[in-house]
Amino acid sequence: MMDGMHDVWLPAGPQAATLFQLWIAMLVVCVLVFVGVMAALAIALRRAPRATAATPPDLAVLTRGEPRLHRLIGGAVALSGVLLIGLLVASFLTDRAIAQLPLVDAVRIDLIAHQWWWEARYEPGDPARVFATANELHVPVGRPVLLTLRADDVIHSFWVPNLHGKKDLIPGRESTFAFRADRKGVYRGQCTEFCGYQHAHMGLFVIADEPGDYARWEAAQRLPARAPRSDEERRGFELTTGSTCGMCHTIVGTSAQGQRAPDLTHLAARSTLAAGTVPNTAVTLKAWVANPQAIKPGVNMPAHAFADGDLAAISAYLGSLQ
Ligand code: HEC
Ligand SMILES: [Cu+2]
Repeated sequence: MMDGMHDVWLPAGPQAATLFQLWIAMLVVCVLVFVGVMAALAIALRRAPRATAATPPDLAVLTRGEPRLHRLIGGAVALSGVLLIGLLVASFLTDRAIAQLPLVDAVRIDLIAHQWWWEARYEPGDPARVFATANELHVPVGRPVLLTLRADDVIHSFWVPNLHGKKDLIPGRESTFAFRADRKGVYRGQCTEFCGYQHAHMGLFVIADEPGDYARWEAAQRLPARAPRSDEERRGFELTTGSTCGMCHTIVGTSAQGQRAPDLTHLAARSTLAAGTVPNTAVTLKAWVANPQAIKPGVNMPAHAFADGDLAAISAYLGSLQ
C-alpha cells in the first residue's frame, strides 16, 4: 500500500518550509527560555540559606530591601515580553508569507469532504476539462494548486503536513487553499477535525508528479471508462451498472451516474480504497464490495449479497478501470 511521507520536518513546498522555519524559531526560543529558567532555579536552590529549625529568621531583609533581585526580575520580565513580541511578529510574517503564493497557471481543484472520503473535481470551471477522482490527488511539481474547499455533511479539516498547514472544510462555507509541491513524491494527508466514526480512516494522498507524468495522468483521467474486454469483465460491467452501485457512484460513459460516492471511472489508477484504508487489489476489492462494513464500520455503503463468482467478475471489471 502507498505509504507516503507524513512529516512536518520534511517540507516539500514553500509554505510548509515557511511554517517549518517558524516552528524551529519557536522551538529555539522556548528551549533557551526553559534552560534559562532551570538554570536560575538551580542557582537559587544552591544559594538558599542552609537554615535549621533553630535558626532565628533574618528580619533585616525587611528594611534592607533587595534592589539587585528587583533588577533581575524586572529584566527577566522585560526579556520575556521582547521574546513573546518577537514570536508574535514572526508568526504574523509567516502568515503573510504563506498567503503570498503566486497563483499563475494554477491547477484548480474543488475538494469536497464527505464522511469519510475526499471528492476531487479538477478544473471545475471548464466543462470540457472537468473530471473527478477521490482520495488521491495528483499535482504537477512546481505548479501552484488552488483548492476550493467544501464540506458535504460535517466539519472536516485538510492537512498534508509536508505541503502546508491545516484548513477546515465547513458545510455551507466555501474557502480556498493554495499550495505548491516542489519535490516529486507521495505526501500523505489526513482529516484532522473529528468528523464521526471513521474519522481516523479519512486519509488522502497528494502525489506530486513531474509535469510530463502529470499531463499523462490528467489526459487519462479525462477519458470515459474503459469498455470491458473479457467475458468476465463484461459480466462485472453488467452487474455493476445493473445493480444499485450507480445510485451512488459514477462511471463516466456508463449508466452509473450517482453523485454520493467516489467516482469509479478510473478506480484502478488509485492505489488505495476507501480513503487510504486498504490497498487497491483484486482481493480487497472483492471484500469491499461484499461487505464494506467489515473493513470500515459505519461507512455509507451497504453490503451486497453477490455470489462469489459475481464478486470476482465485479472485481475484475473495477480492476480494469485504469
Ligand atoms: C448507498 C450508496 C452506495 C452504493 C449503493 C454503493 N456504494 Fe460504493 N461507496 C459508497 C461510499 C459512500 C463510498 C466511500 C466510502 C468511504 O471511503 O468512506 C464507497 C466506496 C466504494 C469503493 C471504493 C472507492 C475508492 O475510491 O476508495 C468501491 C470500489 C465501491 N464503493 C464499489 C461499489 C460497488 C461495486 C457497488 C455496487 C455493488 C457500490 N459501491 C454501491 C457508497 C455506495
Ligand atoms: Cu475527520
